[in-house]
Amino acid sequence: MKKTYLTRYLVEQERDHGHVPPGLRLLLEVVARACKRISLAVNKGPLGDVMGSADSANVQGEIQKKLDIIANEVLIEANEWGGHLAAMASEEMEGIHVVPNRYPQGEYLLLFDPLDGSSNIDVNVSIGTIFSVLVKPEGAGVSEQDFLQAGVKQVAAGYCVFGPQTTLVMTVGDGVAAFTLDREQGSFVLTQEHLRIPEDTKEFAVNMSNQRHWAAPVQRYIGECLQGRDGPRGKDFNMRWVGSMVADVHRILTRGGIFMYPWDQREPEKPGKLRLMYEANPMSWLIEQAGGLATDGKRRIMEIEPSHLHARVSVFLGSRNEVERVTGYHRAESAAPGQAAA
Ligand code: AHM
Ligand code: MG
Repeated sequence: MKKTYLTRYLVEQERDHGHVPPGLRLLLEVVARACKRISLAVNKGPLGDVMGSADSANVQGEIQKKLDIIANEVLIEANEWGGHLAAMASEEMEGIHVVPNRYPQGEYLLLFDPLDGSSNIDVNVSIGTIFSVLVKPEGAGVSEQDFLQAGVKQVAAGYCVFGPQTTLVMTVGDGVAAFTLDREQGSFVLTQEHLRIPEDTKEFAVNMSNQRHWAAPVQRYIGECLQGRDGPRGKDFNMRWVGSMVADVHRILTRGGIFMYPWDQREPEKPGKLRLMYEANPMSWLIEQAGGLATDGKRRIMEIEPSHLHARVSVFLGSRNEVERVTGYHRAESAAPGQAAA
């Protein structure tokens, strides 16, 4: 079988669609290389002394795992010298990381969640790295303000899932492609192109233990799913919740489904748990590129203007007809509060 490696895929994307200029190709190759290194660290587990917590918390007040910090450092070290980036931002850093002035500054901005699904590290369950690429606005220097662009401005996005296989999934705006890491060769090989999410599904992903805290439209949607064939949906649903967004989204890109992390009333001032710029936006673009939808219950996620680097958002994404339905329940609730939940 003739293999297509990541570099060839990117070169051909540029030739056919003009979406991957050399600087962006270098950036994506470097991110892929960093993901290989993270994958090795993940695989070593206790043999590499990478398990457990570090003695620190991130900007969100979450205790950092050793692998959160290792993955963050790997991504920074791999990316700062190549001349393709102006700055980086990460879930694990409060402010932005500007490329040191001993290196040339490039035109791109890179955002990442270095190790998503951290609670699964120590229990040997799939985790991943999520990334999003923006173009730095014109002008001298670089500031946090330059990062605050809506998801529709992304020029590349993707994730690498560290599961039974290590798989890199990305989009540059012409569909979604998946590359599997060939460990003997140390290369990512194209294994799927033009991923498509079925419009209908019988599978939902949500942390059910939060049910009592949800708003009425989410209660209504899940309530109807749970009634199965005896309820208004007339079909039985299945539930899956890995607790790593990367793994849940990967399943949805592979066989359909809906993923939800809604607002809940425990922390009413927070729009949701997940972060807009380096979790929701890249995943939303992948999902849309595969024919699905991604909303915060009311708006298309990719059109939301970020208020700050670590802004949070409610997330409903996946199979088109299900996301439309739960979004419709939110709109009905806004039009006539209290009644839509009936
Ligand atoms: P993290 O970036 O700190 O790992 O948190 C994000 C994760 C997502 O991957 C996942 O969907 C969610 O948090 C799981 O939340 P919960 O602990 O409620 O199951
Ligand atoms: Mg995360």
